[in-house]
Amino acid sequence: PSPVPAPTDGSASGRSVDVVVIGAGFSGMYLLHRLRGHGLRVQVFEMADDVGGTWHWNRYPGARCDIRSMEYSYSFDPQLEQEWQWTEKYPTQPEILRYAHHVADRFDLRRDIRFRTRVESTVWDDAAERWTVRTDGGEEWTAQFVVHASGCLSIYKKPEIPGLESFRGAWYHTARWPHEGVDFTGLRVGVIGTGSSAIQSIPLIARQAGDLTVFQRTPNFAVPAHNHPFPPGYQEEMKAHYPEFREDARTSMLGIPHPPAEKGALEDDAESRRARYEKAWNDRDNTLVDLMAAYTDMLTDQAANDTAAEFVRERIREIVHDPGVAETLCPKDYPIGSKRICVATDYYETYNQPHVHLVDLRRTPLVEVTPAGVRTTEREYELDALVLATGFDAQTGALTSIDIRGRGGQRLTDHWSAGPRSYLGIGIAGFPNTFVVTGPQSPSVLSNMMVSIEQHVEWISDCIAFVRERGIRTIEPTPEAEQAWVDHNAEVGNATLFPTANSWYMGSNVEGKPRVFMPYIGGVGPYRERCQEVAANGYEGFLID
Ligand code: FAD
Ligand code: N01
Repeated sequence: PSPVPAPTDGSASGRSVDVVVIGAGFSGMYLLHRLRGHGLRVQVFEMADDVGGTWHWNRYPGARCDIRSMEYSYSFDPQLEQEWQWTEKYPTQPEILRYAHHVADRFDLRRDIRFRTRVESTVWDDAAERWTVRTDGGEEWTAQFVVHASGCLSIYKKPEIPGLESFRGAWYHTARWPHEGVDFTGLRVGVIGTGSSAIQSIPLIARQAGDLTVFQRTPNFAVPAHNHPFPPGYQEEMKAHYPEFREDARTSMLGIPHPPAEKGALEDDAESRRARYEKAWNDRDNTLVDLMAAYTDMLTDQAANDTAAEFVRERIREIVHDPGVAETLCPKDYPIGSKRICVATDYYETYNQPHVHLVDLRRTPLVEVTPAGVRTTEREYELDALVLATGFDAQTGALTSIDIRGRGGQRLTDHWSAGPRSYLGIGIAGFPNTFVVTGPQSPSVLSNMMVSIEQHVEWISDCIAFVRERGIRTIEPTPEAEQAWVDHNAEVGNATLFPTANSWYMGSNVEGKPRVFMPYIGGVGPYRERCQEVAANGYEGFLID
């Protein structure tokens, strides 16, 4: 029972809970379980018709995780961890979705999740000291707390190209792929975009399509996945050491255990450097961090970074037979790692197939989608189907696309007009009793997200329990603590090469979005320690009323 008296509920439908959670991906699912454990009444809202978030929506061919399966999974329940059987190094989207469904069944989550329901606004009521949450079904709920678990990569982005609606063929966005799949057999298919989603799907679309044209604006660096089924005994061995392994992940820099680099790239001679890069490229147990974690200064020193970038360009030139196509596929105008590195199976190799064509949009920009296909400044490409692998309004999109109003009716979009502002990426000054899971200015997208999600969910639910146990009505960051965290983020971000790239980390992929480096690069382990200190010091930096 709550020591805080339930306020009179003035909502139209009379629905009142302790906590509203927005989103039922891995963040929202674990929040529900954890908050229930604290005896709280929780209502989750989810736009989709089932759990899984990212893994529910992104069903394009080839969709899979690029963190090893046994690391990209919950660690909070030892039994769950032991009973679930993964099958291969990098799990496919269907396998991860099966896991999400298993978790939902195991912890009986669905009964408190309202599916097919989009939250449209959350408005703080200064007098009642509660949030009013409105849904697209016209329902009104009130809650003492709102937790946004609405995802960093959940609001997909169509390209700003005129004419899409006029296209006579079918078009698909990778993040809204039909559940029944798409048969491209024999068709003329176009793909716009060459980010992670495109790099995973292009080799598989090429297997079916009669003719495939890839429209590339910016090439990406991709390292080989070396995906494979687990060898006998591997999973059992990992499971025997799971607690130590998980602890290493929590205290690591990226949520993936990795020995720290010992020196700068230019402190090694060319031969030793190459040997390290070769190992990161060829080792079948490699991870996406191996190349960039080879030296201490890969993301802070351009000359160091150039050595790894050139290594990858050499591999592209080796793999791709046509030298012109190879050159077009070589990224040259941003540091490696400053846009998310892709993990690929047969991506570059696919361009050696005679029915696969690459169009360089830097040389011949896209003009429009026509009823028959796609027109560039050079010519029209006739297509039967078009795939948009054009990404997301990342990190802030899910928050700014709903109407969030804090104290005195202040809109979140106004508070964030010059870029996101938060304390620890968890709380926002002027928005009491509100928390964000893996929000901007937390390690989130620069980490194994499962590690960051669990850390946030545990911190947030413990904080809510602390507030409730003490009969506190409101908690929110002080403006000073928020400013100091914003400054700290900018300082650590600006000490790296990240701001030199046009990436979704910088908001550059969305027109009009402030150009600010959004994730926190200080490292998962040090960030966790900071959050623990804040809590241990009675939620230092938060205003408690
Ligand atoms: P999500 O899974 O995005 O869930 C958020 C949910 O909130 C969604 O279901 C959405 O429908 C719902 N929602 C949003 N707004 C509203 C609203 N207003 N009302 C109601 N519901 C709402 N991370 C890794 O660490 N490793 C990977 O290999 C990796 N691969 C990825 C591959 C793809 C294709 C994508 C898109 C992302 C990948 N990520 C990866 C990041 C991935 O998003 C996270 O790992 C994780 O799944 C996020 O979980 P979440 O619950 O925080 O957010
Ligand atoms: O999206 P992206 P994504 N005209 O933004 C192009 C995670 N993820 O869905 O770079 C022409 O990376 C755009 O070009 P440019 C992962 O965190 C992980 O692929 O803006 N092109 C770019 O090439 C990832 O980083 C996996 O010049 C246009 C592409 O579209 C994040 O999700 C798999 C255009 C968008 O790439 C997003 O990945 C999938 C236009 N108007 C996703 N607009 C794993 O492997 C956009 N583009 C685990």
